[in-house]
Amino acid sequence: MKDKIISISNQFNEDCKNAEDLTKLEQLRLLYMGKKGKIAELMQGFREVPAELKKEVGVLVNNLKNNIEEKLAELKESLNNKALEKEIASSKAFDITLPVDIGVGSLHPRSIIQKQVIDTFASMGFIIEDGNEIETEYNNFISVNVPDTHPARDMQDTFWLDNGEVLKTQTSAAQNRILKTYGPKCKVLFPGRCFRNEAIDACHENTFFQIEGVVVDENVSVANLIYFMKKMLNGVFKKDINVRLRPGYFPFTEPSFELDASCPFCGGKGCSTCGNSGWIELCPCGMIHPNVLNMAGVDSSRYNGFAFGLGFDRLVMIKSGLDDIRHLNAGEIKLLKQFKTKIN
Ligand code: FA5
Repeated sequence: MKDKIISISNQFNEDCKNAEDLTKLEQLRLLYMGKKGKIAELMQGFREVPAELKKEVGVLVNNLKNNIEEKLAELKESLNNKALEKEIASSKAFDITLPVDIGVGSLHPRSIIQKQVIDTFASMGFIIEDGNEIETEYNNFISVNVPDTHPARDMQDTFWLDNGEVLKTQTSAAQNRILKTYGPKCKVLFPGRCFRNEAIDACHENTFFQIEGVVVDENVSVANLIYFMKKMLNGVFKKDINVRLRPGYFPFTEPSFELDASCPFCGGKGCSTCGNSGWIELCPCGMIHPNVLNMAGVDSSRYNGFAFGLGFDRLVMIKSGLDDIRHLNAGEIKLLKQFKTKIN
């Protein structure tokens, strides 16, 4: 029986050399693996093997069967690949001498400007992090000082999921996790897609992007916040841009501000982009509320920090000159392409 196994194995290896196409391969398969094939025959003969040899011979038969199956599968894949290559080579669609319009795409304005923002912050030592799109109620609200009954919940129309979680309404939802991971001394930037159940217009989408930054350390000041925001604007607009702070309100920052940038197009003189005011509303921000630090395990008596939540689509619109946020989600390739040169 052992001799027979070796002989079948040798014969199979020889026969493989003749399996030049899929038809011959199928014949080979039937010859060895078919109902009346050599392996089936071997199995029948197995009954006559003496009991003391059954274990050893059984292993040999199984190995042979497995080897044949593997080899047949390999041959099949290689013959299929060859057939495909042949088809491609003979196909007119792949005539490489024909002139083609390759229609190279371009990056979405968001992707281009996001890279500029990220590169600027990364060059200042910020860690770049991700957030989830589905968040717990705790992360999205409670951990940033917005408990159940807090009126600030009404500021953001929320998509609630059946399981009590939410589609993240703000990148601030990642603050708690990030502070727990990197705090108490950290500089982290986390861009992300946000969702709000809002009526859509030229300035509001139900799906939009924010870029959030947090800096926590000892003795962090508003001056530090202004410095980093100016650096970011310089990285995006490639020139120095002035900023100003107006009072704002957010439960997770105290004091809270709205940061305006002097209009990068008219230098503050007044133009159509800034509505002749010379300023563009850019980014809510503030000093992180002690409750937020404490909930993330950061000792607020020793450490403090700032956070900002850049309405990123707004920045993209300002830089690309798009006057309607809906274009950013519409996938209009022709329209997006024309902004390629404006935003580099
Ligand atoms: C927030 O979301 C705060 N989490 C920002 C923040 C972070 C403040 C850290 C302080 C510290 P607000 O709801 O204002 O704040 O949204 C921030 C920005 O996101 C807005 O200024 C706006 O530019 C953008 N934004 C908000 N809702 C929409 C929307 N529906 N469509 C497009 N952009 C939006």
